[in-house]
Amino acid sequence: MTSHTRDGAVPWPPEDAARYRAKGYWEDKPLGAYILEAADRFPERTALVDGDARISYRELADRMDAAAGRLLDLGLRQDDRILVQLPNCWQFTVLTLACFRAGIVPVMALPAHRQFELSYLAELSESRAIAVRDTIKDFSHQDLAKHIAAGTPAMSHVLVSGRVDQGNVDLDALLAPGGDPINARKQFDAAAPAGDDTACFLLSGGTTGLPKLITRTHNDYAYNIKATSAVTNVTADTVYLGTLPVSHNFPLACPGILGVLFAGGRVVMLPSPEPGKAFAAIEREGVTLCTAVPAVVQRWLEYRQETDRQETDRQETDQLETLEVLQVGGSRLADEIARKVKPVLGATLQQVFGMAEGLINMTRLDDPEDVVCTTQGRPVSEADEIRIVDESGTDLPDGVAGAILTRGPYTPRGYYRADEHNARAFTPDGWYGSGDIVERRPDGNLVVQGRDKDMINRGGEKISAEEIESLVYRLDAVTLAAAVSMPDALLGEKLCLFVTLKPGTALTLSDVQESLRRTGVAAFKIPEKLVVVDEIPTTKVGKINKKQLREEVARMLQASGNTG
Ligand code: OOB
Repeated sequence: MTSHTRDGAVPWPPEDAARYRAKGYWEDKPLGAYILEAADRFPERTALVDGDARISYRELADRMDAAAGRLLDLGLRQDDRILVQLPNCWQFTVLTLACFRAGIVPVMALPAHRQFELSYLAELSESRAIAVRDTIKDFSHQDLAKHIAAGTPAMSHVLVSGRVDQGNVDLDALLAPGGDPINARKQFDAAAPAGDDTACFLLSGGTTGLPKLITRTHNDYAYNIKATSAVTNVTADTVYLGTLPVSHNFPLACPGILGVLFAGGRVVMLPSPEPGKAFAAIEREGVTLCTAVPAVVQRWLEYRQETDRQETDRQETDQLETLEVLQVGGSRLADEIARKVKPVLGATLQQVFGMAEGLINMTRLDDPEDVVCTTQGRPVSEADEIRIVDESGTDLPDGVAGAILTRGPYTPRGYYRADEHNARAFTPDGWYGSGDIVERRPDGNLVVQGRDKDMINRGGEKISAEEIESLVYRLDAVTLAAAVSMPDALLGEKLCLFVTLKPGTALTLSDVQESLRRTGVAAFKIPEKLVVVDEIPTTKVGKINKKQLREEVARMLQASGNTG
């Protein structure tokens, strides 16, 4: 097998790669092969459920190979990229698998992204196609996709699921079964991507500026999936509910839809985690495993307690009876919320502290309650290396919080085409610094204490402060802008913007919101509070003092009786 990956991805050093292979972490097996193995073992079992659509493993394998063939018929080749912006639906999963099979690289955009993010991602990844749903909640993704394609020289195809405009490709038809499955399988087995090839591009949460692309190889991502599946005890009997946006690493591969499909289990796709719909889906399908961010857990707890109160007669059946494990991560889960999960929802809590850049920590299913409710777990692999360091890079003892650094078989050594940023985010010997402030307990479990990256974590959705500030500077009146987090009871954090203005000018929150909306940024990044000040405080070295601003807005909220 030869490598097809273009320049721009940063490989692991050969000696590390050799060790990962020798240890069996890297199997040099493309991701599509794991799905075919599951399909060979369980052809009749249901792999994928989306509303009324039910797809068996045999059909999934047929669709995957038929679609891979049709992608090549469009003129796409190995290592070509497709910008994928689909909601949680069966089409997302089949298209992703078809890409893996053909060696085409999906770029995992979020449903909330708009022109600003999509055009940037299309250009950076040199995407040759874009895949979208026609409309979602009255917004025409098809129109946006056409616009992106018109502005991206490399892009020649717009793939649309739903009502397809003339000139675009019918994605649902492209993903249909058909052709000659045995021949298709032979063709793609023979031309399979190499283990070192890029399987997909994930997006970084808010580091600096616009999101970075993270190249995940077939080898490293397969290991990510296998290691997390082992810790979460995924088997052919697992029924997984995907409610968070599945293009995100957590529900995609930790173990997520891919882990459950590798094991021959069943994946249920649901576009929203709204408790009424999610609970009904759990009951209907007998869901055993689900993934949530803390804000969703809070809604589920409230809903459950509310419905319990309303019930005069005890319910005959418990809607959540089959739910064994609820994984929670993406932002810090408060200990007191964690303690309610088992008693109220009946499921075992698994805390997950992970990142699209690699490292995944999880509490174990048999951990004592103290570990499950007060820590974010420990690495899923014995090969994950972790250091906790102070500002000078000196290692700290257990029990002292510091910056976390990590290396390992599924933590890539650099972002795609981002040399300058890589020099800051990685040490010369390949340790990735996520910007999280973490304490390691003597038992090895990690507790996330905070972060020293300039990011707002809005209920698990990451917003780079710098990205927003640079957009706000487009407003004439603004002389200085600082985006900081403010506390919010449900989402954990929301975005607050501090600005100073040119003399004689004025600015309202709706001015800022309107301007950002016009720029076409994702709605979750739009500031929810504006504070106009005469002066923005700076630190001794002249940097904006964000800590002081965060304290200031927290005080303001408290004084106004709004504790967030
Ligand atoms: C997950 O991935 P990303 O790439 O969206 O964000 C990573 C960042 C981490 O660096 C950390 O700042 C924060 O999200 N984070 C947490 C956390 N889990 C993630 N902060 C506190 N407590 C947690 N449990 O968010 C992600 C990827 C895979 C699995 C789980 C989460």
